[in-house]
Amino acid sequence: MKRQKVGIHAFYARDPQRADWLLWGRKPNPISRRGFLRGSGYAAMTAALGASIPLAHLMPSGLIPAALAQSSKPFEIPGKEGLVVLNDRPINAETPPWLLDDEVTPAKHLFVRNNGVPPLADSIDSENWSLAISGEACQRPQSFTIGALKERFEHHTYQLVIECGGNGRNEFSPPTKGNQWTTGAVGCPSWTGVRLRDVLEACGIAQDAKYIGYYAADKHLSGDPGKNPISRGVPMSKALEDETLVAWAMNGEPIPWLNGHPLRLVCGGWPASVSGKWLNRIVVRNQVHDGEKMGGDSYRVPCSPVAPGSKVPDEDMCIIESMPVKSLVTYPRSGIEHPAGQSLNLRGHAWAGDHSVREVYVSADFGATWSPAELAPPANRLAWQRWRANLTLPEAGYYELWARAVDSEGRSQPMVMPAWNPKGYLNNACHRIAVQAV
Ligand SMILES: Nc1nc2c(c(=O)[nH]1)N[C@H]1C(S)=C(S)[C@@H](COP(=O)(O)O)O[C@H]1N2
Ligand SMILES: [Mo]
Repeated sequence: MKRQKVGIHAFYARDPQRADWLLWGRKPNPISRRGFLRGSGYAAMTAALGASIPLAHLMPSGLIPAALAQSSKPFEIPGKEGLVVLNDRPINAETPPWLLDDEVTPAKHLFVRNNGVPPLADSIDSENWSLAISGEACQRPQSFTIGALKERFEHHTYQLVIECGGNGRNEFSPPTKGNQWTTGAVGCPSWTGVRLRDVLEACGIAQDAKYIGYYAADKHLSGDPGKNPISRGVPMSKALEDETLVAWAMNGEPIPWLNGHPLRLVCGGWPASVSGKWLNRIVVRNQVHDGEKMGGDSYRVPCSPVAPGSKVPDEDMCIIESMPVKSLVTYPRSGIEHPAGQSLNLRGHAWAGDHSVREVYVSADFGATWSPAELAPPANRLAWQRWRANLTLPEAGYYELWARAVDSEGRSQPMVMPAWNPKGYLNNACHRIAVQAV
């Protein structure tokens, strides 16, 4: 069995007997008997539930926890609504575009991208959680509880876009490996915390500081305690920006469990993989951080374009920094009917990594003509921007509505797929929705 690729829900659906045997460590017994979840079975089940099972030793062999067994909704993620699950080991789920219509993304609609097994919700002790700052370019290594961070440093709130570098991967041809995100690995909640800069300055940043790297409390899928699922970072210039936060709150509430409770890094505008969840250590490095998923094909793209499907030598790969300009149509929902000849209101968001969005255009004729949308300024730097437009569909039939954003540097979203790369990152092609005029 390829355990990494199949979560317990999918596995039970596919082959319940084998799943049962693997989780419970023996062949299913027709007469229900109590069994012991094997080490890995217990880990898989508690990870899927998000909680430990105090009376696990009393669970009958083969029992699928009721929380996972609802037949209409085979897999519900605690605190999330309407997300599409792409994988349940680790949990990865994206948001349909029409559920991203809010100006500030609510917790229930923020996507989840996990590389490993998150700390169990009931094992997280936010009172005693601490963040250690160290590394060869840190002058006075020290640790802060969340209480100490709150007390010692000024609080800041910013609305910041986080978007997975692999958002849109499903469209690349030839296909690339990884979660097949469509458009929903993005959101723009409001984050509250302290500036990473203030914390690092309190610990002394050495002259030769070049990069920061994060470490976190989630575990590698293999269960090997010596391995990290992910440990990425950013250059000092990004780390020291006003908007780079060590955050404990999202939309005024504790950060949801799967989005990094009780503490996470938020670096808006860069691939969200740099925004470490369940954050417990930051290192200040005198070199580019070399943690898990900083090298190889991870979050790196060919420094110059390559033919689709090419093998790219390691030295020709560059780390992704600011994300490219992009937009979504969040209203109406794709597939609706609308009366021909009557004005149709459209709206969505546009964002552009470290830059702002200068213009958004919409088209109802496959890009032959474009009309400008109304575009609002961002709530703050690195927040997405609301756009609105209206269009009239002249006669009955099938239409596609396309949106295209242009950033402050004059760079437009492409209407076709952008440069292929080995892991399928950075697809910022125009979002399209279908509307039937009746
Ligand atoms: N500790 C930790 N931090 C992490 C990850 C992870 O697996 N573990 N995934 C990263 C990736 S690849 C992304 S896209 C974002 C996703 O954030 P979200 O799950 O809150 O939407 O978290 C990043 N931070
Ligand atoms: Mo990601």
